[in-house]
Amino acid sequence: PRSTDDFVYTTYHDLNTIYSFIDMIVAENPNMASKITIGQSYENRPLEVLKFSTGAGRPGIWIDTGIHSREWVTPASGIWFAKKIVTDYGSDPILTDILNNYDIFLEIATNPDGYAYTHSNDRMWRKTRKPNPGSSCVGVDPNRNWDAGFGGPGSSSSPCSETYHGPSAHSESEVKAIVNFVTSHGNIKAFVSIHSYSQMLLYPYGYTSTPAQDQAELHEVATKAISALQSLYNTRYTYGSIITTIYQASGGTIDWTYNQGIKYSYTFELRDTGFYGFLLPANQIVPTAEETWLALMVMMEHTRNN
Ligand code: ING
Ligand code: ZN
Repeated sequence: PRSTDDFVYTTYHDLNTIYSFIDMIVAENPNMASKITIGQSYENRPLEVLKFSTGAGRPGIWIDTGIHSREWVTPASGIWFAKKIVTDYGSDPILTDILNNYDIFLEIATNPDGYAYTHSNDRMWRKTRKPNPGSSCVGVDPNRNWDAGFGGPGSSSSPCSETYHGPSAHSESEVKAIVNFVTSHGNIKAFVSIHSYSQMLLYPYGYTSTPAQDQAELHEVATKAISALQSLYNTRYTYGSIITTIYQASGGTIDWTYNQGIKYSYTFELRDTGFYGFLLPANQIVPTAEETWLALMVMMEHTRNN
């Protein structure tokens, strides 16, 4: 494709096509979209973040997709979100208001090495691609590598496990890049990390059964967000804290961001509930992105009003 208007949103794309999509978004929208490289992956690929901004000095909203590389519907949805943002700014009054007050940061290919590997070698690869010294097994679970209950229950110390937490918190450059970005930005107000599958909207905590201090508000926003999501295609989501809704998991992304003071920290588990699982047919990409966008709008609007 030569432009984001002829880009095909209804199929899955390889990593290089995602990188070129990001460049097209920036080239076509120089007044609101820019690209920030927040680091390099283990295999030296750029960790690229799209920044949507209409003014200086604004607080930020973060969205990431693809941190688990086999969850292909998530970066595919991230691509659709980017196009939706540049299309709706100036015409949709709510998104326009959000973007007149907040910057949106979108990392579409959050685990690029893993994503490339799902195209070249193993469609079901989840982790990073960093070798583990003393083991023939490769990779760390980037959703167990954060400094929030690091190494605790619901993570594994075995390098061969799909939930291997890694040698130390933030050992993975893909994680450390986000940690550095969030801490140096200093004013991220909402952080949404997108996974699949299970049709869930989750908030902290995953490492402890102690309720988050803002649990009541997080639950109320989730109720509104899921109702908006369901309104489009009647897709049913469950929601609640990570530990009570899916399972105990330590070292997860949004437990760290919440403990950093980012109140609106959420994780989605997109379609489906397991019939296709990670191999969600491509004809479900756009409906998944559309319904998820309605929930994201509720969350961003709430952030903007609070
Ligand atoms: N599920 C998540 C996982 O990493 C999760 C569930 C979400 C755990 C948020 C911790 C925090 O196990 C998938 N599908 O990856
Ligand atoms: Zn995941």
